[in-house]
Amino acid sequence: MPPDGVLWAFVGAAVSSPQRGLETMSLMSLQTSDAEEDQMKRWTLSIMGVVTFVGIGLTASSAMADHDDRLSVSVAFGRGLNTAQPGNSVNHVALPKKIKVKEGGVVHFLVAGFHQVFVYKPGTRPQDIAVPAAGTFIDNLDNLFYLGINPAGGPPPGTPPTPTLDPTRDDRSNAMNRVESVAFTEPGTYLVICNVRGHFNDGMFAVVKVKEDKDDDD
Ligand SMILES: [Cu+2]
Repeated sequence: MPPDGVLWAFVGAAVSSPQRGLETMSLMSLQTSDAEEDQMKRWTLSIMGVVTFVGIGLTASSAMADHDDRLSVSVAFGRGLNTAQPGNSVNHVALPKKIKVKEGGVVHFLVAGFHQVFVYKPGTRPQDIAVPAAGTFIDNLDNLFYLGINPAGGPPPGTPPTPTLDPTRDDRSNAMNRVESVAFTEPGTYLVICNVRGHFNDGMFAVVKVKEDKDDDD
C-alpha cells in the first residue's frame, strides 16, 4: 500500500493537469531537505506510474470500443421527431454523412419521421440519381442494394401505416419510426439516400464506407 500522501498528491495532480502537478512538486522539492527530497522523488515516481497505468487503460478500452463501434453502427435517418413537422427541412438529414463500418458489420438506420432508406451498390453517386420533376418518391431502382420499408405503408403497396391513438399525429406511427438494420458483407462505398423526393433534394443522403476487415487478432 502506498503512503496516504501519495494518494492525496495524486488526487491533487489529477484535478489540475498531471504535468502541472509534477512541476509544482519539483519547485517544492528545491526548498526541502534531502530526506524530504528523497520522499518527494518516490512520490513523483509513484504518481507517474499511476498516471501511466491509467493512461494505458484508457487507450486500450477506447481502442476496443472503436473496434466494436465499426461492426455495429447507428445512423440518424431524420434528426428527431421534434423536428418532423411537414415541410420542415431540419428533419431531412442523415447523420453522419460519412458512415464507416467494417466488412461483415451492420448499419442501423434509426428512422424518425416520413423517410424511406434506399442503399445503392458501389458505383452510384448522388448525381447519378434521376430525380423526377414531381411525386412523393424517387424510386430509382438502378444498381439498388437495399430497398427500405415504405413509410406510407406496405408492402404490399396501399397498406395503411400502423394507426396511432392520436389520429391527428400520424407521424407518431411506428410504420414511419423504426430501425432498419442493413448488413454490409462486401467492402466498398455505398450511397444511401432518402427516397422521398423533397428530402433528397434537401441533401438527405450519406455514404457508407465498408472497410475490409484484415484483423486476425479477434
Ligand atoms: Cu426523408
